[in-house]
This record gives sequence, C-alpha cells and structure tokens, in this order.
Amino acid sequence: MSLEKYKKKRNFTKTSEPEGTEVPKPSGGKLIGELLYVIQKHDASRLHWDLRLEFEGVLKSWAVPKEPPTTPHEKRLAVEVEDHPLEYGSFEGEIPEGHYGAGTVVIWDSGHYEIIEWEKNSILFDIHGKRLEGRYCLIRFQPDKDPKNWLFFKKKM
Ligand SMILES: [Mn+2]
Repeated sequence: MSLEKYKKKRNFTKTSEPEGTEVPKPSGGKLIGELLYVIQKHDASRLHWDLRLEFEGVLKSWAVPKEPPTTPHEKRLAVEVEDHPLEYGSFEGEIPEGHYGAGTVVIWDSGHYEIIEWEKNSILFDIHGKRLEGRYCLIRFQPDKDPKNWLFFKKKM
C-alpha cells in the first residue's frame, strides 16, 4: 500500500485535499466495525461517485460513473484508482480548476464496513452506511485484460 501515486498527481500548495502525512499501517488489531467506508460525489469533468474502503492503512478507491446501487438489480462499473490517505474520508471541498480532479467533492454516504472475504479479484463486504446498507460485492471482471475494471453490486440476501 502506498500513497506515492496519490501524492504525485497533486500539488498540495494548490489543492485543499489532505496530503496524507500518516504512514500507511496495517489494519491488524483494528476492530472490524472500525473500518471506514465512504462514498464521495465528485462533480469533476465527468460526474462520478468515489467509493473508498479502508484497507491496511489507506483508502482503497474506485470511481463509479453512475449512482451507487441500492438494490440487487443494479450493477455498476467501478474503476480502480490510486489509494487515498485515510484523512481523505472526511474531505469535502473544491479542487481548483486546472488541477487533478478539478470540481466539487461532497460526502454522499459514509459509515463503516466489514470484510467478509478480500481476494485478489473479488471482495465481499457488508456496508453500514446511511444510503447503502447490506452485503456488497466488487468483482474484477477482466482480470487479465483490464484489471482496473470491477463490477460493484449489491448481493441478494
Ligand atoms: Mn474522483
């Protein structure tokens, strides 16, 4: 886990996004219910929703081009993006014009989540948010061709 890509893309003298000074650390020892879950609505050049899950000291992140699913009938593309610092989970604000991700970021949903199973190409987890609640799944559907592309959907219980 590394914030190198995150830091490379941004100029912290120009954006109010957190620099993420914390050294990434393993999640080990944390109670499961304390793992952070957040979705930020990001009105950038293209509107999208950023799903973020705390994992081993960083926020694993996916950009979802359509509103996240609340029922098992909707499947969403979720494009994996760079790890973000944990501090990003409370970020809201304006990323200035001409900078990476320029546009408005607001917290669309937040809470915590529990890992049921975390594997290379599939993640099964329970979301406890205000808008999203229940068992969700992320699946890499083209692991060889395009490993950044995942499907994000709610499981039938
Ligand atoms: Mn974004």
